[in-house]
Amino acid sequence: MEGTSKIELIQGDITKIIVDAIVNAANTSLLGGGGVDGAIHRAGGPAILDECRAIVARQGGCKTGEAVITTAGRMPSKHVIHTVGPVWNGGKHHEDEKLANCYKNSLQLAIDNNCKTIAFPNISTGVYRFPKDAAAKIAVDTVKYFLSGTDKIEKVIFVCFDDENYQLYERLLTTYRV
Ligand code: AR6
Repeated sequence: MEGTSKIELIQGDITKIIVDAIVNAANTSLLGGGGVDGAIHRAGGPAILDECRAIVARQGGCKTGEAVITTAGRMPSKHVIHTVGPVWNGGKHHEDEKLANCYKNSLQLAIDNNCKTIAFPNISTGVYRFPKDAAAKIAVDTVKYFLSGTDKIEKVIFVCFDDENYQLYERLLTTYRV
């Protein structure tokens, strides 16, 4: 199956999506925050924070670009993959590479945990201020490239919350399908 046919685009709230794993745009502490992170912890309940605390005790948080996995608690999905996007700092601090790593490492962690369907938010494009157009291109290119090298992932859903991101992804994915 060709890579992009496994990619879907949805506008909405990622906490409502039913997949094997939804991805959280977390921070290095793994202890919660605002934006999509806040929404995921609120919707999933305390079981997620309990597992995050256990991970912190074990390995001391999560580095930028890396990913860890927990339960999804009360949400309809099975797991949450928490990844830490880069804070935008002008573009000369390996922000592109770190953002690509978030997508790659999340997909690999999904495979390692037998997750075949995964939903991503627009990592780093909120509080962390990564330019949305550049972030969308990195997300689509990285996922597409990853999918071309495996058949273990059946579906990747990009879940855009705001109109601007949705339109950017729509344009990129439509272009790829021509
Ligand atoms: N479903 C899907 N996407 C959402 C939702 C939702 N319910 N809520 C917001 N978004 P942000 P970051 C979108 O700020 O930039 C947290 O405090 C939002 O429109 O959540 O990676 C963490 O703890 C935006 O496009 O994450 C970190 O400290 C995207 O999610 C920090 O923010 C990401 O915005 C991470 O910053």
